[in-house]
Amino acid sequence: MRANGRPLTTNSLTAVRNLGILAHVDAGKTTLTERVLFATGATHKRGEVHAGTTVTDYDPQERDRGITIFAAAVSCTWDGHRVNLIDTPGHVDFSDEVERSLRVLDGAVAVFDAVAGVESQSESVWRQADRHGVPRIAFVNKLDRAGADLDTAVASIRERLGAVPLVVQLPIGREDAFTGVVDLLTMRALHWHAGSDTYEAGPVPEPLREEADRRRRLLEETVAELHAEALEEFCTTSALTGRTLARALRELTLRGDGVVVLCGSAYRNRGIEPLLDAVLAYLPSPADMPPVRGVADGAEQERAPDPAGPFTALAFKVTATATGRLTYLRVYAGKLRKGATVLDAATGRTERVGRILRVQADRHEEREEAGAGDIVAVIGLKAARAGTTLCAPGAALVLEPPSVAEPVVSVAVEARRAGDTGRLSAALMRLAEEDPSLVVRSDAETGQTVLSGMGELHLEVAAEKIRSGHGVEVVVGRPQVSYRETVVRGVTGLVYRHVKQDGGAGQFAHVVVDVEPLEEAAFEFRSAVIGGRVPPEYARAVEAGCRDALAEGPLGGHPVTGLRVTLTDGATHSKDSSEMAFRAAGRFALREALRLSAVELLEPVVEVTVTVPEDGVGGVLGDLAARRGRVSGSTAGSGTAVVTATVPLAELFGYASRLRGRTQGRGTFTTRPAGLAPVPASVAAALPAR
Ligand SMILES: Nc1nc2c(ncn2[C@@H]2O[C@H](COP(=O)(O)OP(=O)(O)OP(=O)(O)O)[C@@H](O)[C@H]2O)c(=O)[nH]1
Ligand SMILES: [Mg+2]
Repeated sequence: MRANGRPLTTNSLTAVRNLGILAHVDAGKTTLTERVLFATGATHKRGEVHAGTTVTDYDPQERDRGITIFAAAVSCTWDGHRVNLIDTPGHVDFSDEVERSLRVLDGAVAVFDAVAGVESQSESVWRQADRHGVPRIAFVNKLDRAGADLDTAVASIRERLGAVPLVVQLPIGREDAFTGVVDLLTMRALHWHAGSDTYEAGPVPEPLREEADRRRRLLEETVAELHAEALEEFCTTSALTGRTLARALRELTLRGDGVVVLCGSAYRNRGIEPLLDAVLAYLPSPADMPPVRGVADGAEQERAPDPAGPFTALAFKVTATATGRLTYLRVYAGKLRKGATVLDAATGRTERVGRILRVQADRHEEREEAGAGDIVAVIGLKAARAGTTLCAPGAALVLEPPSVAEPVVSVAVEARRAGDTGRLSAALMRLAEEDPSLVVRSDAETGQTVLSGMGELHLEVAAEKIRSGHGVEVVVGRPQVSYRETVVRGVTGLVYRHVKQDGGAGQFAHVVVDVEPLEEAAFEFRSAVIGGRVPPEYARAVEAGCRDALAEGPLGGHPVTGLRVTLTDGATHSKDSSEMAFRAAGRFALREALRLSAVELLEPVVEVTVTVPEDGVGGVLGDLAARRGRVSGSTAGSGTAVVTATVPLAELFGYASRLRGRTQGRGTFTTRPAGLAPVPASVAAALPAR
């Protein structure tokens, strides 16, 4: 029974699902995406990650490394619905790709490994999805693996994610003998036969009857506890019908009050069709989404997902391909026609859209138009970047761009041949354009070009792209972490007079500021000047000047964070005061204040989870201690130990090969950012200034 291929029944918004596949590295997102494309008839052969033949891991580096690096959007149809799907990377260095994807998605499938349960990066992306309010369902994958257990994985969803799991399936068979599931809503058994692409539905096998009944009952009780209408029915009839259950599950998913859990094995092609059915049944369509909010003419405005409204879209990804420069758009309202002129809502400039494409697995389908709720790629735009809002001319509304994480690691890059310097700059510009989490700057002191990003792997991939994609041989320096400086004790009443009288118009600005530490890594500015002694436009100029001064701290010229500046007093001159003078005063005042404050150096730290055979745990602990690591937990069982520790990122360079060497290749580790921490004085003293 293969329910694919049914043509789209309607063009309405309710027949669309925009969803992302999210998880920890290696949970099986790309394999699952591949199986979805196959099950829906978008592809006719099943690709494998290990063979480098999947649709979404199309980049040569993804194929070589066997991991996803770039989020890839593909489109397919299922049961009369259009499903736009974004396969995201699980490695922490590429979490910015996940962030940008989440910004444009309506729902997500979170994938978990049935042996490992909830892993650290799954937890991180789960919180990211929480922040974006993206409803999700869970797919416990790899049920065919030795040691796989749905119940333990579900328990970890409850414990580590604090979510209420609503398990709608019971696996049939374990590990190698996992062949199907009982659908607890219809109480039918679904069997996937080896070598066949389809499944068969039948009655629940007798030995599983009692267990299936028990789990159905549990599902009904959990749903009744969370859902008022379901509770009413449950109180009256002591049971819930499949229909009530389905309706309640959908509402609970949309409200984020519970998480529907399904299971299967992507690799073995088991459990894919019910997952697709669940995507249609429980995840929201664009019509379920609230209107998007943005700013027009200085005021906040809303725009509903109305196909007849003014065209409004957010560009969330730009990539260079053989077909041309592809700009991926999420359309929120209106229609975009091929050849149309669109407005960059922030800059007011217009551009022309050449072609509109829907990425159908390995081929592109040309389209005449795209409408509200759609995700498409367009060719022809030159200036649009990830985060640009595009609108119909005359209907500007600037949507909030996806947030970009602060880079934590930098390397100096240089062209091997002096003659390639120009091409290197061009290549770096292109890379930074495609990936906003890559930052290129030129070091004022050394004159070197410095590339910063989210981690060692991120920068390694970028350097490789310069080599292979742009044909420029580069020499890459040693990675350095990005330090910050913060205020631990501030100053009050610092007076700064900026006075210049060297012919022509003079400059006059007089400011008095307080500087105090802030708990979080942020900068706050406020004006407490009374009686209009410093008018608001000059106070804003002082703030801009302070922001200029934050770029270089007094300790080593690192960016400064974690402080509040209060403008407490000041004076103006009727002729010589200007915003420029107040900006300069702000800059010099804060620079002076920081020199007089107690300032501390901060470094990025990460939480590391190391998995090793039990006999190797002693060596790992010793090594982590030598890297200034603080162990926060360790568990052991069935021959494997898992150690978690907080370690300064600067100490982790080269850890991958060290761990492999120590454990004969059996040790693995993952990291996730854990913020900034003070650098011990002895370590700080040995650091060269930036
Ligand atoms: N046994 C088993 N292996 C699986 C299953 N699904 C995926 N794998 C394997 O797990 C490995 C990782 O799968 P991917 O699909 O690349 O995982 P991913 O989540 O896309 O990984 P990243 O994109 O790098 O985060 C591959 O070797 C897959 O063949 C499954 O259901 N069972
Ligand atoms: Mg992948």
